[in-house]
Amino acid sequence: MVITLLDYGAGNVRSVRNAIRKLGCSVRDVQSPDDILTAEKLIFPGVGSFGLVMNRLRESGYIAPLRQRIAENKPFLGICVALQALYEGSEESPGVAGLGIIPGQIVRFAVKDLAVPQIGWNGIKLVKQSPLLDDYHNEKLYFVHSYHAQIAAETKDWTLALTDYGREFVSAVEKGNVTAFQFHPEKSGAAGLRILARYLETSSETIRVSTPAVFPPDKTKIAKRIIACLDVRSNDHGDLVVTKGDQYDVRHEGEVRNLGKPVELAKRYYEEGADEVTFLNITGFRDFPLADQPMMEVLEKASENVFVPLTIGGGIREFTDSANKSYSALDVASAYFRAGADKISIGSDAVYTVEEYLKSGKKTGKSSIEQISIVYGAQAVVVSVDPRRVYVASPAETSHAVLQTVFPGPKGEQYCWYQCTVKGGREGRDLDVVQLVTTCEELGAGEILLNCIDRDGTNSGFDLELINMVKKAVSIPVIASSGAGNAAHFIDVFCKTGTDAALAAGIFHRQEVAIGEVKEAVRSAGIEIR
Ligand code: 1PR
Repeated sequence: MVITLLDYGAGNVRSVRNAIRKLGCSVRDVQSPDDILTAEKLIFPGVGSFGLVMNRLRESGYIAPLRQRIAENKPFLGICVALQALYEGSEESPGVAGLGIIPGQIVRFAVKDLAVPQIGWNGIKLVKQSPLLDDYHNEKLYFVHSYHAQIAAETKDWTLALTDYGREFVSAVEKGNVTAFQFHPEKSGAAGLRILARYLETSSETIRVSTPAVFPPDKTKIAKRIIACLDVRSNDHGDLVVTKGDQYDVRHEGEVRNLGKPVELAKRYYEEGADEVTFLNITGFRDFPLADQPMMEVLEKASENVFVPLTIGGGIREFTDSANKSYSALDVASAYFRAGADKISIGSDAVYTVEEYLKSGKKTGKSSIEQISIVYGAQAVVVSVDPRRVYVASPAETSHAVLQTVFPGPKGEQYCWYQCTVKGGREGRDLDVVQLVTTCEELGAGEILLNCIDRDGTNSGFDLELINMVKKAVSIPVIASSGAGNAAHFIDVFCKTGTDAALAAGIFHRQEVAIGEVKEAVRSAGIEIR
């Protein structure tokens, strides 16, 4: 079976390609408007903001053939923003018309005490039968969006499934052979691959009568995420290895610690049940990701077998190479997305950007955060924070955001603030984490990866005081990172802070605790987990 893929070059559709191939089909790209009409089966992954998607469709002359294909009830599967594009418009891009197939506007989540964008694993409640969801048994599926379709009487005949996130929203639509999902089946592990398989094998003639809609008794709930992180760099022999710092020092007896191969470890963690996998190119601040191809290759190879979200960080900033050719942070991020990343993570450059902004008080629109967020959406932009505790005897000693800590400093100091660093903790800056994360959210970042140099690699547990301080400061999701030593530390961080996800590295690389064990322990503690 040849599946036609509508890739308008705006982001990571490599994972959709890989999922189709994994399911035994081959992929042909739409090359002309006519291909949209003649395709036996069309998949349209919507990546990027609503406005970007619609503008690319318009520029390519794809709008009329898409409308005609849908009117002729030819097999069509839309993913994420492609579901939203079926509507008349979206608050995300005022004035930009959608395909107008389904009446109504897409709106932004307006939910109290829930992080926006919704990033993570939630359920769906079927409201009617669908051959594509024949095999769906209430598993959690991966959502990553700030906008959603609304429930409305006039669009009842389109509504296939609903999801709860602060309020109920339409998470899947279907009419005849035309289906679209707000979630990403290609990033929803085995459950998602089964849904895709149904689309690939269900021919338009045999619309199977599926099992009656199973309405779970209560609301769907978003799960807490367990993320495996791979710090990657070349060792002194030039091999790209997964390493691990102890308070960011990755050398042991002079050698860069070598804990395994990036692609193999990522596949193992996916199979063990990791909800996301993060690669951090930890020397990206000095070499240039587009020059040293290995990281691109790692992403391309990993995304062939990892069907949960991949985040890549390290070296995302503007750069001028030895031939005096300059690249923007957007160029670097776009290369990472094309290689298979779903989210990019910015570290040092976010600190420099915030320092500039706090000095000038003006948004330039040119920072790495703004550029990438405008094109790919906030949900694709993670800011990785590398903070270090600075102890003070009293709050009066500093203008930075301090907290009273239960872990007194070396001279018994009762207070501390968290200093931001750049270059992998090598350089401290006169900036605290609250200034960094609040400004990054304002500039368009969609998630915070909150590391902690003091806890990194110590197996002593997460810095709960730091996480609570940051969680109170922003409304975007926060990933707690650094220090995990056992399953109880994950229960701790989910019960004692509002963190949306918890990340670990060392305990997984050293096989001290398996991801499955952590998830079982968290589930037994009554915490929602996939
Ligand atoms: O500054 O944009 O080039 O990004 C560099 C990226 O690399 C940042 O995300 C930064 O956090 C990371 N990084 C740089 N140097 C190091 C280092 O270790 N020398 N990794 C480094 C920092 C943080 C986590 C770590 C957790 C969990 N590592 O990735 O895995 O702390 O560890 P644990 O569970 O073993 O305690 P840019």
